[in-house]
Amino acid sequence: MRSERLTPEGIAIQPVYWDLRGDQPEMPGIFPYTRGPYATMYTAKPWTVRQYAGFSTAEESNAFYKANLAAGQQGLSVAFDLPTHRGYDSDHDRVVGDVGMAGVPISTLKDMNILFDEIDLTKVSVSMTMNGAVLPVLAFYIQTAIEQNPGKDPKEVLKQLRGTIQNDVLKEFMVRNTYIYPPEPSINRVIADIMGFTSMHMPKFNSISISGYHMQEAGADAILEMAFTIADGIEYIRTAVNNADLKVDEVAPRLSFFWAVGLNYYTEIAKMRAARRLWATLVKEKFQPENEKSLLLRTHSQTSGYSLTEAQPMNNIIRTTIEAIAAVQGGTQSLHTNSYDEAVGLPTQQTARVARNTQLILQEETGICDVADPWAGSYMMESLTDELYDKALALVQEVEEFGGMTRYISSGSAKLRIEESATRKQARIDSKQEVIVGVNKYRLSEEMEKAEAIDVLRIENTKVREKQVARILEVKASRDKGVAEAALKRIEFSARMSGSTSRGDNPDNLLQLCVEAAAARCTLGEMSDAMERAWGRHVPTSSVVQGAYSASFTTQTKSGDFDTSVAEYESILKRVEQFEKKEGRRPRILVAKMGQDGHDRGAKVIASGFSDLGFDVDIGPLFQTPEEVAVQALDSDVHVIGISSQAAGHRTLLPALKKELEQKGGENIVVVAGGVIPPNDYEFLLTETKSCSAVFGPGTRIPDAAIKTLDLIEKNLFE
Ligand code: MLC
Ligand code: 5AD
Repeated sequence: MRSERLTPEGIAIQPVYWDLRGDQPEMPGIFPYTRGPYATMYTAKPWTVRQYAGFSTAEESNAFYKANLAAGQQGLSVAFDLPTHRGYDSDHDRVVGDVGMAGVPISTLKDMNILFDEIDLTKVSVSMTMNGAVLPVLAFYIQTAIEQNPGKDPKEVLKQLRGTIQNDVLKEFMVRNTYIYPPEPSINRVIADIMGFTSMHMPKFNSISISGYHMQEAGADAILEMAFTIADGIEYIRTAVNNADLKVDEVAPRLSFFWAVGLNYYTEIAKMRAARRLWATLVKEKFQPENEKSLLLRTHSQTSGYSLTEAQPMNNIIRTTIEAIAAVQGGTQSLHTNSYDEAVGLPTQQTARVARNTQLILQEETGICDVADPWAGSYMMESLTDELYDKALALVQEVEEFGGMTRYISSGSAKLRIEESATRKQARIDSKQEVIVGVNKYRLSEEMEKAEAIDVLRIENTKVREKQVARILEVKASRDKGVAEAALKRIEFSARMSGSTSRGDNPDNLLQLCVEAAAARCTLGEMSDAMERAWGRHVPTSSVVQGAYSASFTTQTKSGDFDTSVAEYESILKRVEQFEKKEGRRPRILVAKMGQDGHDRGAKVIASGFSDLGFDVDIGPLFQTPEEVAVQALDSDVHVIGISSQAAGHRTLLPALKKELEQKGGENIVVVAGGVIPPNDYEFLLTETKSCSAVFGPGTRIPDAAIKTLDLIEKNLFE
């Protein structure tokens, strides 16, 4: 640790400052940890530069990781593709458009061996964002580490593994949607058995990354994000203590957190300070741990993808830098900074480099690491911290009174509150109460039609899939079939057992059994199916928020835009009425998502907005195939299908939808698409394949999309 640092002016910067008049000032590393989990913070060790990445194949992702580590990245963070998240091998017929698109596909142990080739897992800390198929993925990782160290005692290898598995299924049911099984076994078996195994065998490994990130990305404000995340954490400790025969001090020291950091600069810093205080206070009060480490809220942060725009992409570098400073001044332990091409695709070498260097510049050029919690003592910051603490505490108490987060989520209240918050935010943006530079203000006229095109990482989905299918066949052909089948039977048998198998020395512990299955070369899909046979697959329900869009859209703005926004809103309602007179019914839209892409904020906000603007709105279930969407559209006799695509499957799935509609007699149904679709793909979709009639990029205002959609329907019906 540096004791102090001299500025060029000869002024000594102390590692920590406090109010000399107070008799018990809050200090970093001391309860309630508002000022940070460690006394010395970045003066001893700066946060970990940990960039989230994964795409195409294990070979390509491995090369990307190695290049990034060589260029200054300090820890790894694996992004898996959506089929892997949902427990499907790459050769499954429901996942044709998704393999390798939003992350790396891992179906076999061989894939995982390749992913970490020449990366020593006992040295580099690895985070894996996995929640659905978490048991097979963690098992592949453990078995890979064991096989990287032939001749060493596996127990000793496991002791050295440092890293984090996201393993936070509660927020999946709320916002992220990559669950597989229903809540009860997902929590009391999958999560509980992982906590039990890692606490006994992997003492340096963080068993859950309790994530608010996805809540903010789905539209939650800071209080909702903080309160629901802390309440999730309480629920996990309760599961360990009440249902899994584990002690608070066996699990809590290795629970870690994950925040989104957006552009509300002061609020984000205060959120991170208040959250540490809230966690420490509540864990102490509810579980009385003896180990002080049980009270520490250690966190990863990621800058907000949602805050970044397709328009004027270089502005995103500025936004990300501001968010990164907030994360660091809030005291994060680890950070991912987004790339400026966020709104159009996955990072390229070039954009990933800028994102990584943003952190390296902060660490090495600015002196920002010289002081712990520099905001302490600011009247504004302390007051904001207290206020966020009080409001989040009240919400946590409401959830606890309801019976805890599992129940609160099952009631639908959590999702609904986040969706309302998201819809209100969209209305504030559409009515310009919230400014986005280059999007709803200061937009150049030449950018009105089409956003500036930038190079986008293109993934050859079909080639990746073929390669994966061949490898799966190869692995299955070369293994001992009897051993593999027996391993799968043991998993299914354990899954059907009642009672806890969570302790790490229980032979029926599900992670232990999955490690054995991984060693026997069982695939991820096979292990997932074995558990699905016992527990079934979770089927989500969807609803549309009513009234939140219109209410916020028509609220008077600071700049006096009230009249224009109300007038615009009313003129659309009028047009819809005229349409109804002519057609005998309102315009009817099916808002649908295809493939394994569960990012549904966009779809939900569009559905709410269109509904408030007078459309009849059907909302399709998640994870549909193109055929299922076509059938639903025909059954409901809709005028238009609105496809929301956030996970790069559009080039495969939209042409497939067109084919299905033609085959089933639905060629008169208009198709429009929105979401993360790079401008370079517009021509492919609109002219080359004619698979949709309009593309609404990120940043499109809902009223504009509604008018264009009405134009298209009317043209189709009346011309
Ligand atoms: C650090 N250490 C100190 C110290 N600073 N010790 C004393 N004084 C100080 N000032 C010690 C720590 O105690 C620890 O040791 C070691 O140094 C490492 O530091 P760390 O602070 O724990 O950092 P790190 O290892 O990077 O761990 C950070 C973490 C972890 C705890 C937040 O959970 C993590 O890396 N999370 C990353 C999650 C992630 O990347 N998620 C991506 C999600 S993307 P020891 O021995 O105590 O461990 C996503 C998108 C999507 O979800 O939806 O797909
Ligand atoms: N590679 C890099 N970043 C990714 N993200 C999602 N998938 C990947 C990937 N495969 C980032 C984006 C997104 C957030 C959820 O995580 O920034 O908004």
